[in-house]
Order: sequence, then C-alpha cells, then structure tokens
Amino acid sequence: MFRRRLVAKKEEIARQRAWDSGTTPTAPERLPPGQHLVRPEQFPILDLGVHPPFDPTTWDLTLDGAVSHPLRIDWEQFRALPTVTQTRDFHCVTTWSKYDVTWRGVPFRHLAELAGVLPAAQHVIAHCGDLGYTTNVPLADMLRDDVLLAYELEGQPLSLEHGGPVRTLVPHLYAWKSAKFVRRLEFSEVDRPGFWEVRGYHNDGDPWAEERFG
Ligand SMILES: Nc1nc2c(c(=O)[nH]1)N[C@H]1C(S)=C(S)[C@@H](COP(=O)(O)O)O[C@H]1N2
Ligand SMILES: [Mo]
Repeated sequence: MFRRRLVAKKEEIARQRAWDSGTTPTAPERLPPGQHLVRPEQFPILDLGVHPPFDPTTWDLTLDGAVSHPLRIDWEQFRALPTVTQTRDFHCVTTWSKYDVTWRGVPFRHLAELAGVLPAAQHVIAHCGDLGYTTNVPLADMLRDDVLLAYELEGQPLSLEHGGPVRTLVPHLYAWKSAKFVRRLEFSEVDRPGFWEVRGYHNDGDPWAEERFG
C-alpha cells in the first residue's frame, strides 16, 4: 500500500510537470528523452521529508563490506581528502532536469582505493541518514571519474535540503541514485535493491535509456 501510494505520488508529479519551465532546450540532444528543463533559478528538493541535523562532532562516513581496509572517517578527516569541482546536468525520474549544477567533493574512486576494494565487490549500497533510505549502484558505475561524495553546491556548503553535509553524486544516472545524507557505503558481492528500487523504480536508472520503472 505504502509503496503504491509513493509511486503514484511521483507519477502524479511527473504528469503535472510541476517544474516544467516550458523552455525548449537549445541543444535537445543534451536532454534525455521525456525530460523537461527547470528554470535556471530552480532546484527542486525531492526526498522523504526528513533532513537529519548535521553535527560535525558526531558525523562519520563508513566504508565497509568487501574491502580490505574498512574505514570510518570523521568530518575533519573527510574534509582533508582531495576534492574536485565539476559541473554536471542533473536528471530526476519525475521528468525534471537541471543543467550545469556545480559540485565539489571527494572522488568516490579515491575513497574506494583507500578502502581497498576486494575483487568480489560488484555493487555499492549507499545507506543514508533519513529513514533508512538506501540505493544500489554497480561498482563499475561508481568508479567513473565524475562520481563524487559531494559537500559543496555552487560554491556553498551543501545544504541539508540538498542532502548535506555529504551526498553521493552519480550524474549519469537518475537522481534517486545520488544518495543524500549518506553515512555508509557498503561494498557488496550481491546486488541489493534500495528504497525506490524495491518500490517500482528501475534497478539501473539510466536516463538516456529511460529506465524509470522496473
Ligand atoms: N537519502 C536520500 N537520498 C535521496 C532521496 C531521498 O529521499 N533520501 N531522494 C532521491 C531523489 S528521488 C532525488 S530526485 C534526488 C533529489 O535531490 P535534490 O533534493 O537535491 O534535488 O535525491 C535522491 N536522493
Ligand atoms: Mo527523484
């Protein structure tokens, strides 16, 4: 029941095209099929309505599972890791897209190297601070250059609304795969469909293939 209501709500949002700017993109090949651009000043917030408070003295990030060196990194240690800044388009399965979002964060690959990923690892399950939200992404996708543990958005600390203090950014997949309030990255030998994946969303979520529903 819960599941059907949630999916129905998202489908309703998609139908209403709540964030459709009516803009015809100048370069349509940049916009995945079935997507609409938000106005440049808009950045919709989509989550379960819970934004866990951030306390830098207790926050930590765990990397565990199929790794040789499980890690627990506190805020100070996390902030000392190398970062990159990059600008990417952001595509939500409810059909809104936003061009040119600038993020700064730690490349996921750097963290994976620190943890020593074992050959058996095939999937990464992100565990989040809000109501046990999880999402699953193949390890190969997570190891792409532009997958980040993002903590700045447009040059500002990532707000709680957008998943602060740290979220994953997996820009080549629908945005539900970019885990807000992330606290744990589990390297898994087996796939484990996450919050939306078990509620009807596609397991892979490639916007170019319109992998919306499973
Ligand atoms: N922890 C967590 N991450 C989440 C979600 C959520 O509910 N909880 N929602 C997902 C969905 S459906 C979308 S579209 C994006 C939205 O990110 P935004 O609110 O920064 O636009 O976050 C994704 N990551
Ligand atoms: Mo979404």
